[in-house]
Amino acid sequence: MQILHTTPAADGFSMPAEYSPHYGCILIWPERSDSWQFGAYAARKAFVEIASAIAESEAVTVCAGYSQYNNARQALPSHIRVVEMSSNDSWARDYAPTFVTNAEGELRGINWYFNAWGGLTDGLYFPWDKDNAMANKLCDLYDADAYDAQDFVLEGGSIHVDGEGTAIVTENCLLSKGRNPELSKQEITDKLKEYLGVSKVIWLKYGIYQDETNEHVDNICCFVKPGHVVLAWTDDENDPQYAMSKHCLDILSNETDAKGRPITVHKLYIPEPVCITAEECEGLDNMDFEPTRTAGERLAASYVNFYIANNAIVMPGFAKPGATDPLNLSYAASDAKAKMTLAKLFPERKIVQIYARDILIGGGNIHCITQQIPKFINKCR
Ligand code: KQY
Repeated sequence: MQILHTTPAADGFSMPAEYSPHYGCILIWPERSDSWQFGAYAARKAFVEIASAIAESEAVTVCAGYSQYNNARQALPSHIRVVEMSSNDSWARDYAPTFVTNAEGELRGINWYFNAWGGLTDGLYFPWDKDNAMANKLCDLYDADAYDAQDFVLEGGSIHVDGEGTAIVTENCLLSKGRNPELSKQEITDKLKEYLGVSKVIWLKYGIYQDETNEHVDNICCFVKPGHVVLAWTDDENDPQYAMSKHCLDILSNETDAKGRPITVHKLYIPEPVCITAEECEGLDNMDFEPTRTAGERLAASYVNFYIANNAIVMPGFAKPGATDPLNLSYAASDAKAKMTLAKLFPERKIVQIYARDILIGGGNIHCITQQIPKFINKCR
């Protein structure tokens, strides 16, 4: 594996869309008890379900720390590869490499600098050195050369591409003070063009209300095919999310993509607010002597945070299986509605909905814990 100091665009590489064929997917086994309630037991169950659903049509690798390797190996089906790799937490989307390919189908990775969503300014934990070291290790595992982008702070969840020259991002995240404060919006646009191999960057302003990543795009909006996006939506004008989503809708309705096509926006309705309970908070260890969450806090729940696998859409659900209280019945209804919306948009893929509250409590969802590896021609060892 070589470290490259050129850029993907200069070398004829670009990031394929998530709906393009994959070789596989990477996840990282959850462990830390200040992210994942009750020692991550419930989160691990969800990770196993998600990894298994993806592994029906892709080669899945799960990275696990030394102390959890045997446990992960035992919990995951044998056709899922488990490798020991150290990390600070479990957000493969954000610090596994962003993979790029060229016209011949060769694979390379990008090693962005990861600073836990804002470093010492407004980051979510310290240290983040093990997470930041993962991209090069994973490139080595797949025999992919790695672009050194350590001078630029970026997480994989803060970008989406259509594979045809367009990227979509949010201002609140990419222009936040904890990432690249020395760079202007134009300079960040140019970096994205050089590394993702796109010719147009669409800047939304907002993401999901209360999203602690400074509002990653992958929770609010994503391409479902060229010229078409889903946008997290609510009709409730009293919900703070309404103005945020409406602002995004107005931008998207007046934009064209890199090929000059107008963008069709499909609304994907969010559930009724999902708030953490006192009991769930008690299951979280403190971080640096402070609680990571407070009872009643609204979590950044959105159905947009799904993973597009080769033959499936693996999406979150928020209704607790078997629970019949009114809030759960409301979640069951919004889960079903969101599933139907995605089934119409992805008619050739199976829709797999997985109860994801235990992942949401960690601060993200299914898209945040997965990183696709595009189909490629150079063989991994
Ligand atoms: O990409 C994400 N949405 C992950 C956020 C994790 C925050 C740590 N609690």
